[in-house]
Formats: sequence, C-alpha cells, structure tokens
Amino acid sequence: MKPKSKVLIIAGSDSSGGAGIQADIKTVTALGSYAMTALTAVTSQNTTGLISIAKIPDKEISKQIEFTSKDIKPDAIKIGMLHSVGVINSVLKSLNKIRTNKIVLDPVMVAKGGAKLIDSSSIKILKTKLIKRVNLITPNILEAEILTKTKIKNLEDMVYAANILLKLGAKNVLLKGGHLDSKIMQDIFLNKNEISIFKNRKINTKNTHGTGCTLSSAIATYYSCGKTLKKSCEMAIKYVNHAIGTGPKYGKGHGPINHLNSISINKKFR
Ligand code: PXL
Repeated sequence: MKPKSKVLIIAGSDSSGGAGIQADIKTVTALGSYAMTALTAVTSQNTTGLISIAKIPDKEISKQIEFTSKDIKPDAIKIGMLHSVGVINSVLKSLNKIRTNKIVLDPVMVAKGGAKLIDSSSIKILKTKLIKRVNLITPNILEAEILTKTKIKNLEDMVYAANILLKLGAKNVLLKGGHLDSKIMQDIFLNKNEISIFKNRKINTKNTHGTGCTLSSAIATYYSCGKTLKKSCEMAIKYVNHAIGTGPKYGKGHGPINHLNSISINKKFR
C-alpha cells in the first residue's frame, strides 16, 4: 500500500520505544500513513522508569516543524510532550506559519512512573493559549484535574471537567476515563453541540506504557484521512484497546502495548 496521508508529530523521544515519538511513529505507520517528526526532548527510560530528560533548543523545534512542513505539508499534526514555556511559544509560532488546521493535543504531564514531563508555568500557557489553537485535546483524568482544578471521581465529574475545558476555549475534548476505578473504560467526547461516551472493556494489565501517545496519534491519523473527530476518537480507542489486549509483555515494569495489532506482513516479506 501507499501512505494514505501525512502526519507531523511534535513530541519527545522515549528510548524504551513504548511511548513518546516512537509510539507515535509506529502508530501512524501501523495505521497506513506517513509520519514526520519534530523532536522536543530526549528522555532516557525503560519500563521501570525515567532517568533523564535532555531538552532540544526551542529554535531547533521550530526549524524541524517549519522546514519539514514547507516541503511536505502535513494533513494533520499530533502534539505530545512540550516541557517549557519556550517550547510552547515556539510551537505556537510555527503552527501559525505552516497553517495545517487539523491539530490534536495530548497534554502530556507525567510519565507512567511519575516523572514530570512539563513545568508548572507551561501548564498555564497550555491552558490559556495552546488549548484554543488545537482542534482536540485528549487529557486523562489526572491531566484534566490539573487543567480544571477539579477532582474527578466519576463520570459526572468527568463531564463537569470537560465542560470547563470547553469554557477555557477547547473546541473538542476527549477526556479519557481509564484511571477511574471501574470495570469498564468510559471515555467522553464532547464539544458545544454534542456529547458521546465511548464504553469499552477494561483490560487488567500493568502494561499500558504509551497508551496516551498512541491514542492521540491514532486520532490524528484517522482525522488526517478525512474522518470526523468523533469517528477518529472511536476508531483510535478501538486500536489502543486491541494494542493493550495483545501487548508483548516486555520489560520488568510498565511494558509497551502492541502497535502492530493492525497489520499483517505481506507474504513476500515473511
Ligand atoms: O505517555 C506520555 C509520554 C510522552 N512523551 C514521552 C514520554 C511519555 C511517557 O513516558 O516518555 C517522551
């Protein structure tokens, strides 16, 4: 097959390959599209935790976004780890220059093991500026609690918090309920006109490293191919659910999910 569309990923590297830009590239590829990248940081980690973060200079991030997109125009953009105010400002400036208008933001804040991936002043500018510039924001419970300064214990709290995100200027919100203590997964998609709740079987496993990165990249890929945001969320959730269910069980800690669950290898390459 030939790639169906082109997706630009703005995110950090996870050396263990399960999350970050590695998860993003695998996802975009496994769903049949062409991945381009602008790297924001390099993390050293394995499934048991993170030991260091090296930051890429703001100017280099802008150059990657602008020079790459000038030549091959992305159909959609996925944004992940943005660790500082400088990075967010550079990304905002570059987004205005390249004019791709399908943007999905995963407001990455902490890694699975608890390491902080963003500083507090960045959270403020994410909330006041970046949120308005993107088409969809995909917080998990913890991220939504931080962004809305609320406590989320159930579905009702999720709807309340998601509405605050709309008031902050978000156009569409996918609030992921996976961290709630319940037997089914409930994710809420909403905008000013509609609300949908996606319900799925919750898979009991510790191997969920990179689910947020994978989900937002899958959404960006479906969206880049012309599906609606709501449909893109629904299909991306299904892809991640299958990826969790068929995880390869690598490493001693929180292992990766199976990005390959959507593909089979052509006979001539086996
Ligand atoms: O899952 C959030 C995330 C995003 N980006 C990078 C990460 C992680 C989690 O580990 O390493 C680079």
